[in-house]
Amino acid sequence: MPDVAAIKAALAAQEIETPSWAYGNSGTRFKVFAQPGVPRTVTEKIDDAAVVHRFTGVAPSVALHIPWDAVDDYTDLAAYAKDRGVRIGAINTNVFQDDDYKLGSVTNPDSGIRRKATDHLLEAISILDATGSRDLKLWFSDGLNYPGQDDLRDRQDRLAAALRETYDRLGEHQRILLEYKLFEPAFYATDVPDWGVSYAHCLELGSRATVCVDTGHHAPGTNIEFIVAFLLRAGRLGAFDFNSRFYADDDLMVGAADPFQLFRIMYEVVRADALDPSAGIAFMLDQCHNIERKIPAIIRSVMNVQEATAKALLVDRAALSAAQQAGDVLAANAVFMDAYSTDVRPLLAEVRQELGLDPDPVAAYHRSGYFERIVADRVGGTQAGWGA
Ligand code: RM4
Ligand code: MN
Repeated sequence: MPDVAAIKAALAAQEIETPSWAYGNSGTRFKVFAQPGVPRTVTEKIDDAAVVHRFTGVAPSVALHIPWDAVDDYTDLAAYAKDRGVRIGAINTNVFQDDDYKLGSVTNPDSGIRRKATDHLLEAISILDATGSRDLKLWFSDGLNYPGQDDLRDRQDRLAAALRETYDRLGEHQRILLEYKLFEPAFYATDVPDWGVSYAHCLELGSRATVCVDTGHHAPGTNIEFIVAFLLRAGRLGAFDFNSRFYADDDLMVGAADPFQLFRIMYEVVRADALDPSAGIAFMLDQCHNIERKIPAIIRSVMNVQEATAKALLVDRAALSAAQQAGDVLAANAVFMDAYSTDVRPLLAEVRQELGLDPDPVAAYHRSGYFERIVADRVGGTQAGWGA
């Protein structure tokens, strides 16, 4: 029998971080469709993140992207977030949107450009110092479009040097989250293409360098839960960037394309006792809402992670282990599927009610009038967008 009280406590303690950029306008390279009420400033993004937390109760932090969210005073910004009932989470660096980075950032053949890129990473650590954030998230778009374009091996040396300098600047309680991505914008070779490359660099750096698994950044058919299990065992899983993909880096709502995969991932987290925030895994969303309304989509995404988590917590681990030991393939699989097939929505509704929240966060948000208010208030100025 599942220990319902323990499962509810685990769900109530869960923390899911939302990304500032998901609140802004976004689109594809074909078209960005502007929406009414979209934030113009980072403080308005934080306001929206606070609303997501208010209705879900489990989204107490918001990730920033620099320079999109650059301000003069980060201590003030952290205080602003605190006033709104949230905190600043991971600081995402951006060394992919400057003309200088055409041939790469930290792996660029030009040492001056490598210096500029590394300086940006170091500057981001000062932001961590000011906001009190723990995590510096590094994603490098660096790579090649054509065979022979640059030296694959030299680029690894350059990457290692920049990571070393960055790592050595970290404060005692700070970490590097090194993200990877198979392809795009580089189409022939990416300098950090997969978890193995990220993991190898993290091992070289030291214990405060960990891998960030973005669920959208793999080849089709990749067994992501295997990667998660491996990294958790090695103590090198630092974070998730959750989203859904059907084809490539689609950045759709987490749990929309493949809720079963999300359940399998969350099971490995539960299996490793790594769900509680004290375990140090950051559960972040990294999504864009191109055609749907942003705040309810983010609320829905948080709920999708909660549902996968609740199902993972429902796996009868004693029965599973017994079936595995007995070599009973079908019984073991049935334990998994029983948990996955459970409708956990009533359980989560109870968890929310016990937290003093509305059992239906999306409906409560729609009733709140917040959307109508931001549409009326946020007039003029320049709406935030992916890259602005
Ligand atoms: C990248 C990567 C990073 C995110 C940017 C916006 O593809 O996933 O995590 O910061 O997009
Ligand atoms: Mn990502």
